[in-house]
Amino acid sequence: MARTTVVGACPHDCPDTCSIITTVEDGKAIAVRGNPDHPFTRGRLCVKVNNYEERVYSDKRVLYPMKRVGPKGTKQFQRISWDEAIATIATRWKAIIAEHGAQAILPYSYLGTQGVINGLNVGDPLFNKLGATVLERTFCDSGSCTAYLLTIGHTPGVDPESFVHSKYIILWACNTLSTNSHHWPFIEQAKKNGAKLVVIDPVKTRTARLADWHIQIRPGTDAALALAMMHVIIKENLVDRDYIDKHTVGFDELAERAATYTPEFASQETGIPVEDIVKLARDYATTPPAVVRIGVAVERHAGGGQTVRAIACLPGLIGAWKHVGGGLLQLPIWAFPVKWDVLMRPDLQPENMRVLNSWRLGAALTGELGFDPPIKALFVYNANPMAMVTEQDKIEKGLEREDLFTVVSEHFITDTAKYADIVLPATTQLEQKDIMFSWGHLYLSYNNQAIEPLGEAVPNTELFRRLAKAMGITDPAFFRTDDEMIEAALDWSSPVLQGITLDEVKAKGYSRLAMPASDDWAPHRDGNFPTATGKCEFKSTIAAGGNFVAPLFRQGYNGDQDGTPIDPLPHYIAPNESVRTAPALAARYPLSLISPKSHAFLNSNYGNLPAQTAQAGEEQAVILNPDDAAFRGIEAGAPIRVFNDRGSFEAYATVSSDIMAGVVVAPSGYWQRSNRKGATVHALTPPAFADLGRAPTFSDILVQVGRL
Ligand SMILES: Nc1nc2c(c(=O)[nH]1)N[C@H]1C(S)=C(S)[C@@H](COP(=O)(O)OP(=O)(O)OC[C@H]3O[C@@H](n4cnc5c(=O)[nH]c(N)nc54)[C@H](O)[C@@H]3O)O[C@H]1N2
Ligand SMILES: Nc1nc2c(c(=O)[nH]1)N[C@H]1C(S)=C(S)[C@@H](COP(=O)(O)OP(=O)(O)OC[C@H]3O[C@@H](n4cnc5c(=O)[nH]c(N)nc54)[C@H](O)[C@@H]3O)O[C@H]1N2
Ligand SMILES: [Mo]
Repeated sequence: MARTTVVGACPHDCPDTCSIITTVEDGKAIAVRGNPDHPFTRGRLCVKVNNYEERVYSDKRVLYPMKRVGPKGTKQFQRISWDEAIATIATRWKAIIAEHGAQAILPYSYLGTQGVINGLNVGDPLFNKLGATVLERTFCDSGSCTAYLLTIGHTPGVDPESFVHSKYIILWACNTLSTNSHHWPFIEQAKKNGAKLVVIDPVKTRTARLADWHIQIRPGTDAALALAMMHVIIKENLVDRDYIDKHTVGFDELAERAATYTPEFASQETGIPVEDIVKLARDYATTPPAVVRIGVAVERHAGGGQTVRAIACLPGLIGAWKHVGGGLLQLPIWAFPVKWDVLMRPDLQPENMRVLNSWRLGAALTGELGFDPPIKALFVYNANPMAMVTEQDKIEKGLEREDLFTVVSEHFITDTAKYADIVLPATTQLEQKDIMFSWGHLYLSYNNQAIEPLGEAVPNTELFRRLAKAMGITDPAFFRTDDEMIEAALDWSSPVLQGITLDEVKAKGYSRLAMPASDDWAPHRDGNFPTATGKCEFKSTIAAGGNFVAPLFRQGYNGDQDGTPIDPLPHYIAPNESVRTAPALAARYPLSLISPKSHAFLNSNYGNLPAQTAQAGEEQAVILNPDDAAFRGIEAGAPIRVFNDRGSFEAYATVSSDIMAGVVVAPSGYWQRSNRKGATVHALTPPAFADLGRAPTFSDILVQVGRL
């Protein structure tokens, strides 16, 4: 028996990008385990991935191209050859282009795999070359990143490994143990060294349970808290005057602004007692090194961007950056010298392309946006919009359109794929090679291919080579091998790759970027922020240019700065939908609904697989505070309906005092099959953009819950 081990990297859209070792016996992967040598991920895999071989060999896998042979959405498919699949797509696309123009084609994608060559941008060159409608993908951290760049620039921020040196750690809207769990050992070590851990979250999550102090906050009100912290810090002169003078701009204006946000005001907004706000501000300012780790969830509200602006100002105010383990951690992705333009090829885009934000998919498909030409073809890969995007009812209606030609490349017949005219089989991470950045640590990873593709599955790179050829493209850039693409995707001359070769990364599976060691690195001890002024900008210079979307999220088209003025100082924008801001709405829909990540799913991945659904619960649960449940006569396990004017879904009630009164939680990622009536939480979410970066507002909603 031939047994080998292959080092790779987890493909998922998660900060941790774990190093994995696959044991292969006679060409079959028999085990997928964590790589104990990796300094950050340290050999442990999460509940989602520690049986990845079961995903790979699942009998539900799509292994061959298929065409639809029944009504849309009924999952009746028949196997066809790749030749037939590609020819069908090319013929339909060419006819659509001839009749309506290429903008009638809409690509839809995100980070099904995070690999540099198979991930976010793999289809962009083709669709840009065709002149298809451009998809703007501002799902995840676009608002937060925009705010972060406005304040401190594209810095990796605090090395997550430096947290062992922190003495005061705030996990702000971040459920580390579920969503970034390999960071936890560093936090635990800091705690052993005497650090205090504070978690700010409406929910007593498994992370909050292990905190020294869990501060429960009303969803969407975090900016009021951050500004009131500034108020106290400035008023009580807990600022670091020297750091402010040398390395920040706009302090006087910020102080004037913060003066208007009293702890009393913040208390009314957030539900946090005044004395707790004051104590948090004092402790944070006087327990160096103090560090904040911001979760993505903080952005999913009307004022999410300005919330991150406010939080990002805090470390500058108290000079937290002077210390190893002090400052702010958001996405260290900025450290990776990925050549995004080489991957997405914005230069191929015709002038003035139509841009559609992913949040408006439903409205685009139903015709509500009045598109001319209308969308006649949809190509989905690396994404599952039926499960993960707002206006689910409209998406469904759109996907049911007889005249819409839908192609989906997938591992499984997801809630989206079931509406496809053509389904294409995609390889999993074990069946493909890729190079990986991380948004949770500073290691570049390489995923070696462990096994041959199953059935006729192909990597996304190969899929797009086949499509390009069928569409008559001859430019050799479209036909590079995976190895050539990997080589070209990074700037190997970058200082952070000095001394690192591709061969070494391949052999070992990972390499730490050439950054200073986490034990004595304070990236902004001496300022040097990558902003226009080189300083931490309390008052933002680029805000003057109008609202923009951070690079990575905008898709290379002209017009990233839309001219809507942004207040250059951080401020509080109350939720669109809350008891305080929308009392008439709240009279009918008094509960705030949030849909954070599920521990056992990765977005909607694994929502169909036995091990993970067993852990998460087979059926969608909605968690209510005991008072809210009792008031409605709802006991644990009762079937319930969650609804507002936009729609409804049905679930089972879980009753727990972990949830703040007035808040209900629907863990995200469940498929329609796990919901009692097919619809999921996105039947209720709004399509409105948040204040910055065209981020979503899907946790900014009021609902009512009733017993069925
Ligand atoms: N297990 C698991 N891990 C994942 C994912 C997954 O689906 N499952 N998804 C990955 C992806 S794509 C992402 S973007 C990251 C996201 O990582 P996180 O940002 O940690 O994810 P969330 O679970 O959405 O939100 C974190 C916490 O914020 C809280 N929260 C919600 N609204 C507010 C608010 O207004 N204020 C405050 N202070 N807290 C709030 C929620 O209750 C939740 O506990 O996780 C990644 N990792
Ligand atoms: N209610 C609610 N909605 C949310 C969120 C939330 O917390 N709550 N989170 C938002 C966030 S942060 C994010 S990042 C988005 C995620 O939104 P999506 O990226 O659309 O969600 P995923 O469920 O990760 O879907 C990825 C799909 O890609 C497929 N896939 C995996 N690998 C490959 C591959 O190599 N090739 C191909 N062709 N397909 C592959 C997977 O099987 C999966 O079905 O959702 C957003 N929507
Ligand atoms: Mo995300």
